[in-house]
Amino acid sequence: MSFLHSFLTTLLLYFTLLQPVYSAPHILLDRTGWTATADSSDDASPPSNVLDGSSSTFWQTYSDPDPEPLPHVLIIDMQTPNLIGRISMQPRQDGSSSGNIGQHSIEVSSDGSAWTQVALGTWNNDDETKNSTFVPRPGRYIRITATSAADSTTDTLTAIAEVNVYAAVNYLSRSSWTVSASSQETGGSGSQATKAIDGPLTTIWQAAYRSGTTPFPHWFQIDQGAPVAVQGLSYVPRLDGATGRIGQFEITVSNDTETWVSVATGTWADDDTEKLPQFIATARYVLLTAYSEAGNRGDYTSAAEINLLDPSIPAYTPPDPTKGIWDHTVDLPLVAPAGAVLPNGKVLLWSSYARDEFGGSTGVTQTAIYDPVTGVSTQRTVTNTQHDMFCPGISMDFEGRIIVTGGDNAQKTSIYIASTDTWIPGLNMRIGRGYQATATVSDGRIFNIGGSWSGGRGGKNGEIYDPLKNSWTLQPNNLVAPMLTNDAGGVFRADNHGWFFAWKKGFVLQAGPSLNMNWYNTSGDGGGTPAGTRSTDLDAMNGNAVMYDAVAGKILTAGGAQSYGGDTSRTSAFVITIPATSGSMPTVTPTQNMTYARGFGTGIALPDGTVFVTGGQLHVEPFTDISAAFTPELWDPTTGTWTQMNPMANPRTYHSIGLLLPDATVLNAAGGLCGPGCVNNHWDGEIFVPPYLLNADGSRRSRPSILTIAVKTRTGVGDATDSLAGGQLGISTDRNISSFALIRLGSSTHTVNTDQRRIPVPAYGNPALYSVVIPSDPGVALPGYWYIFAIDEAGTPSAAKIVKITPCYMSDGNPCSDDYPSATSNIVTGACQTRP
Ligand SMILES: [Cu+2]
Repeated sequence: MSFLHSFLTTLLLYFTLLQPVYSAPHILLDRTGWTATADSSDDASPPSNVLDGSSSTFWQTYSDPDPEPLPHVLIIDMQTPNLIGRISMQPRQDGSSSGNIGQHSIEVSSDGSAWTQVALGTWNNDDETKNSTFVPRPGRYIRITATSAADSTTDTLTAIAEVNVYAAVNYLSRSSWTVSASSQETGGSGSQATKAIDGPLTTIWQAAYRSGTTPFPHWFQIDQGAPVAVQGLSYVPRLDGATGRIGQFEITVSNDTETWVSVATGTWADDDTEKLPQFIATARYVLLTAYSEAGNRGDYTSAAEINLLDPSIPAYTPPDPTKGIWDHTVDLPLVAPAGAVLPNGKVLLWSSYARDEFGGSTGVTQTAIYDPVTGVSTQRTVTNTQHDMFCPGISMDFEGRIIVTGGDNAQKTSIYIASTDTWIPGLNMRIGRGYQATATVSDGRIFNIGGSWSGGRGGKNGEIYDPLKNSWTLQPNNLVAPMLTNDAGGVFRADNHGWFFAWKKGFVLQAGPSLNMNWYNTSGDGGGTPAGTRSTDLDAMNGNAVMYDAVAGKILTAGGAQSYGGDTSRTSAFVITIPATSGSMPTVTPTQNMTYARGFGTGIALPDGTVFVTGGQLHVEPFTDISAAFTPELWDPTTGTWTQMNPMANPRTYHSIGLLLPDATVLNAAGGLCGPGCVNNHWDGEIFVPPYLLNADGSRRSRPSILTIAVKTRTGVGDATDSLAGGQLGISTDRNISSFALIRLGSSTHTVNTDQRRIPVPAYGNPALYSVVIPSDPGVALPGYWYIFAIDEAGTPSAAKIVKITPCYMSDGNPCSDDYPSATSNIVTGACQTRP
């Protein structure tokens, strides 16, 4: 008996430990007794105003007669340490924008002298509260440094109305709980009270309804077994619908179930976000009473999970560096559902006509260019292309230009040229599209298919853009029908976000998200042929597909859901191997499943051949963060296994993006664009530092450097004297290199990144001169701009140099000139390739 009991306990613990965690709650800290100091202030606007709870007062730096120069510094002393996870800053609310902060950094400290940067970036010039959420760090002091004004280059004032601080909080253990409810539905798969404390978000407690509902109030009682200190409750509504969301509620506590004390009341919004009412109590019994249904849908009450919040400050354990580290949060001046790495190593980001909202065909797009080196973003409103670029297709062409097609202005094409920092209009598409995917193909043209989200529904067959001629040509035989998913949303969703991989001789493999794969031949009028199915997978809308080894034709797929919204995503993962010959059948094999189910996540090819999959959510639904996967996973192709990495601080779900940065870290950003004040807007990104850059103590490893890089001139391309498969780069380094990797610069929107692909390259030579041989086929080494990383014997990658790989022949059949243009000094003209 005791053996059985201990076995069952162990089993329970086992399942409890393995349960994926889809939340990261924070509580608002009480500011009583806190102090604020600043480098400068007006007598009438002291720094203490940021803690006074009044939005109409603010701290302002000295202004009369002459404002003092930037930077300005505000320091808050919370008097006691806490595990800080979020800082919120409310700008002045009196209608003036003078003093609004643009560039800034936020740091925390335990002693007021050693500071850790937790956020860095640029805030937009508006009066909305700015939230910087970061991986929790211990601290007593907070320092906000303003280095530029948001509204002008001459304003040197700084002003802040309020600063609030949120702490990370743990749920109390539920292992000793017994729960009961006013009623529970036992029909169907069972919606007993215990389903609200069992872990999975997909199981729920529901008040009985099948044989008739009972009028409100409905209650849910927790018996903790003994009095326990509590500082709040967590209520997670059901994922699979709205019915039964609690509206008006009360929380009462008791030690004997006779005498109850009310500790919290209120009315929750009719949405699926986690509700976190805060209170302080020590009690054995906690009773959650529902007095109404949030949407007045009837006498229904339901809950996915109910937890209580632990009042003790969570113990701080520094993140295990073998699981990577999320460095500072990048505050961005817009919510960016789209982004692309530029040939100069900066990141182009854009939203829609507004920085936090979309709607209509406005002809305007808000953009920003984020510099990963300085952390600063510069903003621009693009009007000259008359293109609202919300939810478009994106491809980088052979010249490194970012070709943005469709979206809210469904037929428009806009082109960003980094070397001149200009946007120019391209020719309109023949078919209006939004949510299509595009792919640069081996001859330099850009294939485009699908996209019923915008510009009318259905019939979105292929067309192709020739950047040299600025022309769009319909390809009537590249039919969209074979790539449609069976989506509950119908054709509006069924042709969205194709997984396209350009391959040899102008072919494109459409590897998903439909279970059916297809080859598209982009010559002439086009022509599609079936390419089999993805093994035991299903339609995987908003899953990820990453070409982690283009030489071997290897693609990892991960996650996705049958339907775009209102569905449950999956953990499944597969490896697709594209055969050497375009048009032949790919092979598909299952690999280990992820721990976390993900739709709307992002997949990124890393230099060492591993694939980083981050973000996404279990229950896929646009503009929600419910059931977000905070724990990214890293897939190793040599073992076919996933390793959970350290969790990030911000959910990255619908409209999030992920990009490999030149320093071999990853930017995982954005999510939302759901209008002013929407809680699912994420005006930020986080920087993930993969394990390959970290020492055992968490410090950064010494990394190799690429010292010089040059194109080795080739003669006799393709003839008998050509002993190498492709062009070559000559590279000198500061140490022994075990391998190189080429990774094409990425573009990211809506889970799609058809630009990134990785080419592993053996290291021939020695640090004085390594030869890096580029595959000869432009269907493999797709021309354009690529990172090149040198990886040392410890497996540590260098920072990338960015090289341009050029084809010998463009789509017009003419050879490229020898002096092919190069944009900046660290970009070298890449080696010549044989004709496709
Ligand atoms: Cu979108």
